[in-house]
Amino acid sequence: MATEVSDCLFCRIVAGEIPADVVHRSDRVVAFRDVAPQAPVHVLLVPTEHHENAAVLASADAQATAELVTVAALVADAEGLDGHYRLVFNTGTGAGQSVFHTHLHLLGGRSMTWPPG
Ligand code: DGP
Repeated sequence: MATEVSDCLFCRIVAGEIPADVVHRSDRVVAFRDVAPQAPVHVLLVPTEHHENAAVLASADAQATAELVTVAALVADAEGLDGHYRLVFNTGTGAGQSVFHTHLHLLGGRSMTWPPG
C-alpha cells in the first residue's frame, strides 16, 4: 500500500486526486507526463510511497528504486526513443528539486548537451 502525505502533489497524483497523463502504473511506480516538458518526451517516474528524494528512497526501498529505472527503460521503448534518453534525479533546491517526493525525470526525443544547466 502507498504511504500518502496529504499535502504532497505527487502523492495526490498517485492517488488519482489530481489528474495526470499516466503512461504506466504498477504497485510500486507511477509514470506520468511532466506538465512543463523540457523535451519531446518528458515523463516523471515516482514511487507510490512518499520519500523525499532518491537517496531516502534507496535507503528505504531498494526494489522501488530499481523499478524506477527499469520502468523508465520500458517507457522509453514505448515512446520510441531507441535507447537514447536521459534520466535525472534532482536532489535539493540547489540542484533544481521543487517537488519533495522522489521523481526520476525521463527526457528524450531531442539531442542533449553536457553539462546540463
Ligand atoms: P523537480 O524540479 O526536479 O522537482 O521536478 C518537478 C517536476 O514536476 C517539474 O519538471 C514540473 C513537474 N510538475 C509540477 N507540478 C506538476 C503537476 O501538477 N503535474 C505534472 N504532471 N507535473 C508537474
